[in-house]
Amino acid sequence: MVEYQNIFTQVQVRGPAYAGVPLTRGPWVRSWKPRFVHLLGRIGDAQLGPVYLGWSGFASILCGLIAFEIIGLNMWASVNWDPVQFIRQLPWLALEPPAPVYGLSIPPLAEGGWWIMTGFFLTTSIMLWWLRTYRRARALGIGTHVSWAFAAAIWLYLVLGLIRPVLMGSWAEAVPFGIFPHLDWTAAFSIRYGNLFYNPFHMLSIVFLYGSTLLFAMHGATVLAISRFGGEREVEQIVDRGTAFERGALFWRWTMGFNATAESIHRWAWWFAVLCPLTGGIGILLTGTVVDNWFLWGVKHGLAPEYPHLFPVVTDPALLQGRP
Ligand code: 07D
Ligand code: 07D
Repeated sequence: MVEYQNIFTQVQVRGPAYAGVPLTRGPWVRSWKPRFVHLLGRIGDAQLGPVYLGWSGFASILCGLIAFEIIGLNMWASVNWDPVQFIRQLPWLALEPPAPVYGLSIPPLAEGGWWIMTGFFLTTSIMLWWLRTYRRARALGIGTHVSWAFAAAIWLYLVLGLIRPVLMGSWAEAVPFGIFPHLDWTAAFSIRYGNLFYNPFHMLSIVFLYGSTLLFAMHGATVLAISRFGGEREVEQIVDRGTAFERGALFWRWTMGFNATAESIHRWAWWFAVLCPLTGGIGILLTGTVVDNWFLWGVKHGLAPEYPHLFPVVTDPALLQGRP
């Protein structure tokens, strides 16, 4: 007999077309006639639309498009408007922030002005999208957990591109727009501040990043494993005995003596996901403002070994500041 194994046997979800609970007030309606798409049904719900655009959604997409456009046109200009080179070099092209000489002032467009303008539109777009998640949740009468988790990611984004550069007094501290350039920035940042691995908040952020994948794997696997008993319909099953849900809980209690509940596992997941960028943002905020070199900080606090002095003392050129 072929066993029912949910990892391979996808269920095609298809109910009657449903626009969702009635909207209470406001001029916006849900647009797009609902359609059913088989391929979507393989990875999720087959019903596509209707979607609620709303003013915040509309304004967010508009600002996002403006930001995207400015980045794209600047990148294209950087290869002399050559369409072939634009496509070929796209992953390496960048819109860089202003040079350090400009501090926090506004430079000419071609020397970082476009970067500031993009940052403004991208940030506005992200904030408006946050508002959209908040308002849609309220309109549905549900909690605003998604918005607050999103806010944690926005915190890290703002630290990287706005708060820390302002504290450091220079836009040049911020991240460039570009696929590989932003990776180069990440590597250079770590080196400049003496190896980010010794930053305890980078450690914490990694704990929650890895922890998120672990929790997600445990939770996802457990729900799939009990779906042959209808376990994905977990809510009705919390108090039942002998049900799919209880078997899932028992699996973990038998394996590790403890189990999360249907409710608490989602709280675990939420906190790990949120704490990853939250601690990360703290770590970045401290870098260059409070701690200049994480390796030396680690040496001072017994985290990293002090290397034996085999060679004459070398002074960090960054500390010489104009002296020979
Ligand atoms: C899968 C949800 C879908 C989202 C996607 C990303 C854009 C950018 C714009 C060309 C998980 C959409 C991408 C809109 C296109 C232009 C101008 C989310 C999923 C598919 N990074 N990063 C990526 C961003 C930072 C780092 C990929 C954004 C920090 C490393 C993508 C931000 C540092 C690696 C991307 C941001 C950092 C990446 C895949 C903002 C430290 C990779 C992202 C706004 C945290 C990976 C080539 C993904 C890669 C990667 C986007 C910030 C490090 C282009 C929007 C400054 C080490 N980053 N990143 O799947 O393949 O996320 O890079 O803060 O290895 Mg990054
Ligand atoms: C970027 C939050 C902002 C995103 C938002 C989304 C759009 C797209 C989409 C149209 C991701 C906006 C979306 C605009 C629209 C569509 C589809 C979240 C973001 C608002 N590190 N590292 C982290 C590891 C090293 C460095 C965090 C591992 C080296 C720097 C994470 C390793 C050096 C920074 C992490 C490693 C270095 C980080 C990010 C291993 C490089 C950060 C968490 C194994 C040589 C960031 C405190 C996150 C941070 C960060 C993991 C190594 C540099 C845990 C596993 C030593 C500069 N690193 N790292 O959620 O917070 O990002 O650090 O080596 O800034 Mg690191």
